[in-house]
Amino acid sequence: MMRSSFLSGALLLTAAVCAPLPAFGQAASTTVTVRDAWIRETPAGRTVTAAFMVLENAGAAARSVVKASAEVAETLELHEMKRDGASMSMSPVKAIEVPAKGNVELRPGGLHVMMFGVRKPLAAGEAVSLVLTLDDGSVVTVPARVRAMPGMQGPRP
Ligand SMILES: [Cu+2]
Repeated sequence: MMRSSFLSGALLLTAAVCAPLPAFGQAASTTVTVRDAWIRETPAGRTVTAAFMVLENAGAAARSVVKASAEVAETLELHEMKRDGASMSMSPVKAIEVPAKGNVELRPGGLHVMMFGVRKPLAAGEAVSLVLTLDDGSVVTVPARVRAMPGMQGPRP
């Protein structure tokens, strides 16, 4: 079994180097990793929150996050928050690019992953797993930690 898993790993690597991966879905990304992922504690009585993280791309080609999902919530959307005159507003974006040999930070007041329909309250300290799908069809599993965030500002959907 060692030998066959080594071989399939080598095949995956070859495919990634030679051409964009076909959208067969669940292969882990070979170039994009995530660190410092966290989710804002759900405020009392709310089922909406957001996730933040740093995405790093070790590859020579830019990659984009095109989809996010989690078992703990019904719908995840990629969002961007921007200053709009005196106030902040946020809107969905189609993709979040992770530059080649670079990184992108998702943080309060900027890009984030919005979580709708959170199935049960998320309390500080809990571990939550998210799955990001990239534009090459590969996925990144993200272990995130729930954190309290006092003094929340800005629009709420
Ligand atoms: Cu949002």
